[in-house]
Formats: sequence, structure tokens, C-alpha cells
Amino acid sequence: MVAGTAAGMAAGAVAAAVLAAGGTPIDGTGPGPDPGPGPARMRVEARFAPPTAFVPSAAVTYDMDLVPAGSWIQVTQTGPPRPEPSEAGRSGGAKVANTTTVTLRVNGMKPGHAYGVHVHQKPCGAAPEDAGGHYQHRVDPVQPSKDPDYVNPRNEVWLDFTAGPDGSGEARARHRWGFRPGEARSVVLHDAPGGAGDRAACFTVPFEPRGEAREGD
Ligand SMILES: [Cu+2]
Repeated sequence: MVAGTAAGMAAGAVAAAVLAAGGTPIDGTGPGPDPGPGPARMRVEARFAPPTAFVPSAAVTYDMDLVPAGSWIQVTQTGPPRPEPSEAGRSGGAKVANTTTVTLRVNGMKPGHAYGVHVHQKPCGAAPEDAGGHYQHRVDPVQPSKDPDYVNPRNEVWLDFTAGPDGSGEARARHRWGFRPGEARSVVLHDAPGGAGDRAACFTVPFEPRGEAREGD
């Protein structure tokens, strides 16, 4: 396992900021445009709506007290820079860290409330259970999984947050592994922090496999 250099991470952050400043259109219904070689980033955002909304949203609320209609969510996934010869030269040819970072930002939540948030296996649906179980790096052979050896923030992606006085919140999770293709499809907000709790809302997110071992690893 090779740790990323601080310089490499900083360069990635700057490039990502430039991309954001470029006004990348976000419609909340699908992945952003392919950024091409360079820092790999996927960002989606949406406003929550009830599953019965006339105009459906990728973000569905099941509990209007905790996650009001019109509240906002943004999820960003960043991985190591994509391999490219010229970029590799600029960063000294160093191998990048085998990491995946998922960042959550919300507003319009219930001020002061502590939410539990995880990446789940399936897209959101009309029913809270439609999102399936938690995404697990090491998959518990017993499903639904309740074993703390599997249900923990190291083996899963947890983005718990407590909403501030203005209803905003933010969380970030970083792992030394990437998602298996098609097996991480949503972010679920629960009514309590930790590994359980009722499902208050769900956001369908097209997480991408990143952070897998590449050539040279
Ligand atoms: Cu969950």
C-alpha cells in the first residue's frame, strides 16, 4: 500500500476546484460529464421530493419532518488521479494512494438533529427499503447484515452528520478501497446516527468503481 503525497493531493484539489469554477452543469439525475484524464470526480446534487411528487427527483424523502421537501443534498466522489503519462511525469511518477473519498453536503435539514448516513446497494424507490442494505467492502455472508465486524464505518461508507442551526451539514469518508461496479447506488439518510435507524430519505447516486489496484500496485 502506497501513501499519496501531500503535493499530489493538493494538485488534485486545485484541479477539482478549477473544474467546479468552470460551471460544470449538474442536474442531479446522473453522473457529471467525464472529466477526462486528471483527477477523477463524480458529483451529483438534487432537492428532496416525496416519492409521490409529480416531478420525480433522484432524492426522495420519506420523513418530511427530518428531510423536508426542497431540502438539498450533494454527493461527491473523488478517487486518485487517472493514470496519464504526462500527468504521471508532473507528479514525479509517484504512485497515487489507493483511496476513494465520498463527501456529503446538505441543507434544509432539521437544525440540531443527528443523522446517520450510509452508502447503500441499490437505487432509491418509493419505499425506504428499496435501497437495499449497506454497501460493504467485505460482504457479510449473513444478510441483512447486523454483525459489527461488518457493519462499521471502516467496512462501509458512513457519512453521519449533525445539522447545524441553519440546517446545513457536511461529512466525508475516506477508504483505501473502491466500489465494485454497480453495487453502490444510493445514499440513505437515517433518523439516528450509527449503523441502524429508520430511513428518512434516499438519494440515488451513480458511484463509480475507483481506487482498485492498478498496474504497478
Ligand atoms: Cu443506511
